Amino acid sequence: MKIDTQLQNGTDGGPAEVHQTVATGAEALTTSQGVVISDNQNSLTAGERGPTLLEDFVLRDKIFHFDHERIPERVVHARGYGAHGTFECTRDLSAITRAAPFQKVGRLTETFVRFSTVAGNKGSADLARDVRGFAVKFYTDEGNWDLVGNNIPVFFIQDAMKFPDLVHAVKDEPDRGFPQAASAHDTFWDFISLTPEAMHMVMWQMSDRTIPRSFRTMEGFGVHTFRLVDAEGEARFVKFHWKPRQGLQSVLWDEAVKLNGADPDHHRRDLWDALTTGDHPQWDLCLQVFDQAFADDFDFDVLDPTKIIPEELLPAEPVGVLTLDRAVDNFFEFTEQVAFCTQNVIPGIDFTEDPLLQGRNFSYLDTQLKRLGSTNFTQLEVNRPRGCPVHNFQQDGHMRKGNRRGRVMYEPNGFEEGPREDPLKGYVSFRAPVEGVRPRLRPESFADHYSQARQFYISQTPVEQAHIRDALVFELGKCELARIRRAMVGHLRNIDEELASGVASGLGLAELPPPATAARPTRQDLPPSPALSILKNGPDSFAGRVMGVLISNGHDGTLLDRLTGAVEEAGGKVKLIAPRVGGALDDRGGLREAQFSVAGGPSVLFDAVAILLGPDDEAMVTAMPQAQAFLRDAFAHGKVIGHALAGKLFETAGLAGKEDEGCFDLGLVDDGDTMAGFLGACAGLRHWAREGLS
Ligand code: HDE
Repeated sequence: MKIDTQLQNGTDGGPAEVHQTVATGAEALTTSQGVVISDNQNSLTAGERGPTLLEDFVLRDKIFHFDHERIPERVVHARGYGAHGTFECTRDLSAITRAAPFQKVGRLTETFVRFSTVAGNKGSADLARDVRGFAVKFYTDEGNWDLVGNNIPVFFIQDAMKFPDLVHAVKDEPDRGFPQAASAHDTFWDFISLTPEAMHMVMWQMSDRTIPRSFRTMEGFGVHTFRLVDAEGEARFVKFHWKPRQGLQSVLWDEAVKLNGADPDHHRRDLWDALTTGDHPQWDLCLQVFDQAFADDFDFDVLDPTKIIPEELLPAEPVGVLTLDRAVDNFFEFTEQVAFCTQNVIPGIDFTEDPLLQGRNFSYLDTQLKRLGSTNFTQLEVNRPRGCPVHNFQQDGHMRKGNRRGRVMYEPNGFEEGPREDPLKGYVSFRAPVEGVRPRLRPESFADHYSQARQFYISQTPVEQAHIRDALVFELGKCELARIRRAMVGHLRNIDEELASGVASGLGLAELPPPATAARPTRQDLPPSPALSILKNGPDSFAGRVMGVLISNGHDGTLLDRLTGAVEEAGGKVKLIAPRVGGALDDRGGLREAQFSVAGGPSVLFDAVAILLGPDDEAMVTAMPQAQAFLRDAFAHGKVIGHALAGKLFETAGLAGKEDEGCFDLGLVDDGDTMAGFLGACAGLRHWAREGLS
């Protein structure tokens, strides 16, 4: 073959070369039509320095595809992260539901899970104060079942009709195009202040639930009441809960703010790290199952998505375990193209008349068509049913593959070709009685908007209550319009007077506004529910968490080894931070490679910290503003702190003499007790006494 003489000019690199071709012996690069490309660096031109030729199909093919890479992001929940997993049935539910995943103890069902924030764009930061999506696709052998939930068990509104307004209010304001991924602005709180039904959700939203430590440490909820239907067609009501075996954990607001700068991908990186190092997160699927009699007796309407059923009243029983065990190997193909639809149910699972759920069942299919551009999105790998065959007479449309072969594409047909319906195996909707006229009317039974908001608030520990107050002060403080701040305090007065006055004083309101008009008075008799507190449901070990250890030249290498051993024994990981990312020498001259430099590894990235300094460059380290901030932030964020030879840094950080019971001098004794005490303290979340509350 005659080779273009220019091709011979350059072979491997060098920006000045005419052709930067690199021959590696790899498979041949081709166009999307399969034609092998001889030069992937230079377009075809008329003459050496002349214009590019229209006939350059190689360039056109490449750039055409690139120009069309983006698909519309999700209108809500745009930022998310997905993973593959397996659901294992641990309780035979065949007596109460036909649903395939629950027919036998030990049965495994493939799943795909996507976690998300709600308000921000696809490129927004992970630690926004926001509700998190928790959507699970079960690839069952009776079809795909999507449980499209959140990490909060209630929602802002009771009727789908209000959803576009809610979302328009929370998203960036349309004239100015900001704020991004934040509810702390006028339009959100204006809408909320005019929507009393949102108050229960607002309590959750202002709690630390909306700044989770990790996707791995959040609960998930189906939110709506659904139905379980047995083989005889009998139905019971059900609420779905995911409970993390990692324990509930959140960060502090100041950490969230700093994390968004230090590592905007903190949550996705955390999940990726866990999955790729074999630390597979798990959740128990727990069900609250109840019948019509329970529903009739319950204080609130079970169709109202702004209400929970307290677990103390009706326990959530574990029936299976979800294990996330595989990271996606292509973000776009899986996480971006996964299409959840609430209406994807399987025999044995059915809807209720919850008006929010009914509206969702309409919305999700619409949104998938808009985003993925074709009705054939169900054929994509991440969306296609895997546990069972798909047989029907649907055909054609954009990007269709695998059309049925043969002459007949309809049913019934006399050719005896193709699939037929099956009344026995097929999905039968529960025969729920329907009666009455068709009003546009909210049921009277949905009218109590404050009682469960109060119940949530009084179920929190004092630390958590203080965080709710501070979050409200922060968020409302960002509202420019004083009328909105006052209106919200009026609602808070219907929830808890102390909370209302705390927020009012934080906002500098001269006087308390009158309580908001309430359709129903707030019930004072609902008991606290410990299940609603994060701190009462935290982890019992350091497993799955990260200790950041700041080291400098000459640090005690033996101590570092002991510390690393103890953390790893507890199931945690150690990451080293040194003045320079290259690492630091220990007292035996051995190089300890660091994962972070002090500037790139602030203490907000870690669950607990240790500071092991050496005499060699003590003066340099203790003078570094980033090292001081490392310690000062860890202290301010209530983190448990281990230290050795770090006294000088405590001084320069302004913390001399402030060492408390959350600080452990690891250099003192070698008897193992201090190390055990340190790890024991780390197992809890924070040294809350530093906030002056417990
Ligand atoms: Fe969604 N929601 N939603 N939602 N939602 C979407 O569907 C919608 C609601 C939830 O990781 C959209 O594929 C309406 C409640 C999650 O891909 C859209 C209403 C709950 C996800 C949509 C609600 C959710 C979505 C946007 C009120 C908790 C992300 C992109 C009637 C139980 C799923 C998409 C993923 C996504 C509509 C309310 C959870 C537009 C109309 C309540 C976790 O279809």
